[in-house]
Amino acid sequence: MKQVKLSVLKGDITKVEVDAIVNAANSSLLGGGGVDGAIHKAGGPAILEECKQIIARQGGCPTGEAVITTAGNLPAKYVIHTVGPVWQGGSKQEEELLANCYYNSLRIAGEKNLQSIAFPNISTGVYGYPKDKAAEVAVAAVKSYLQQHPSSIKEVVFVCFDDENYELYSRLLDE
Ligand code: AR6
Repeated sequence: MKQVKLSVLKGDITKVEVDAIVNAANSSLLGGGGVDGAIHKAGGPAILEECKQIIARQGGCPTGEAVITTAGNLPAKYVIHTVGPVWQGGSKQEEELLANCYYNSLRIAGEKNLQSIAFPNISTGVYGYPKDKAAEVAVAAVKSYLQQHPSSIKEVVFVCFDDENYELYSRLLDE
């Protein structure tokens, strides 16, 4: 963990040059709005093609799980698609499911021997997870996973699209 760099970046995750960017997808893996729409639009049809093959093999992707595809035309090498929980007030295992998104994405990146990964603020858009709570879960989940599972990963970037998330992550990573 000591040698893993955690950082925060403000901007568009489709522009980030890392081994894998994470997509905040839905269980169908067939695309949608928000960051999912942006990734498919910028990455091109190769990503959707591979998502369809995965669906044909395993059905949809359950909440908290993750799958990996090509990144198509993006500067990243891979896209790891994970499905965040819909916020329902906090008593429906949202915290555990959101942490699972980070764990499973990091696990898949490690299995592929990747060194750098960028996460969007999963579930904090359409899925309505309160941003402050989601940021705490994200940072804690990444730190605890990396501490418990030494791997190829050397760099984790939290990519924030809006000012509020950027402030939240900047503060959490300063601590
Ligand atoms: N780069 C980085 N972050 C972004 C970008 C971008 N280009 N665009 C939006 N965000 P959301 P969710 C931020 O709604 O809440 C989709 O339709 C955004 O500001 O994309 O997990 C899927 O198909 C927010 O902070 O994902 C699902 O159906 C964060 O990304 C559903 O939305 C997540 O917002 C998933 O909802």
